[in-house]
Amino acid sequence: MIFYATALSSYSAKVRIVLCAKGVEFEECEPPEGYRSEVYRAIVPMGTLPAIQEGVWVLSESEAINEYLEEAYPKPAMLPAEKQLRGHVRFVCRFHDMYLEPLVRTLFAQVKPSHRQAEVVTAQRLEIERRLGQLLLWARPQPYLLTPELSLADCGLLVTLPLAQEILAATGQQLTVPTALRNWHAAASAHPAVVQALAPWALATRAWLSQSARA
Ligand SMILES: N[C@@H](CCC(=O)N[C@@H](CS)C(=O)NCC(=O)O)C(=O)O
Repeated sequence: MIFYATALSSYSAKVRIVLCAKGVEFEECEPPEGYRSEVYRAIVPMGTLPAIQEGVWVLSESEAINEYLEEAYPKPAMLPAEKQLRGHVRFVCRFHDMYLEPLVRTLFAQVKPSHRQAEVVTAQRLEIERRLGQLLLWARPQPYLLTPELSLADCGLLVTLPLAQEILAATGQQLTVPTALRNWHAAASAHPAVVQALAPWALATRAWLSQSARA
């Protein structure tokens, strides 16, 4: 399996967690000539990261990929057997992709001190804190977000929560994280597959932040 990704890409990191947790053999490749390039679009029509390829078969969109991996590599299961809980895991995945991550992404423009507007950073931080509170209406860390074992629901937030914390810290603000989510993060980020999958992402993110914070 070819896994198109970059070290800095959050959604690639989200899928890399599942690949590592399931022990899938994959070859990680940067998109040829960069994402959005014509060459990459000839392989992955959306031009986005991540994507996977097996022979001529290609799949993009992180959530579709994670669901495919769950079916193709059922062990260890990352969706619970119980239907209603499975529904909530899928809800949390969509909550992350549709409401939380896009909000954190708006902070990218605030990293460079020359482009920063403190009031915008504060407003975004408060909105992220509101969304984290909303997430806790569904999440019941035990110790993973909704389940006793690592599930698909953990993967996006394992990237987006530290990303929000680090970007805000670079702008001089601190994200208030509810205790239950702090405890969840301490436990989930120590999972061996998570450590392995997030190592390249953490390095690239820190390098990007320290370079941008100087610009
Ligand atoms: N909904 C997509 C979002 C992926 C995404 O935004 N990826 C970024 C890199 S982290 C990207 O490819 N951006 C290029 C673009 O949007 O054209 C998914 O879940 O895979």
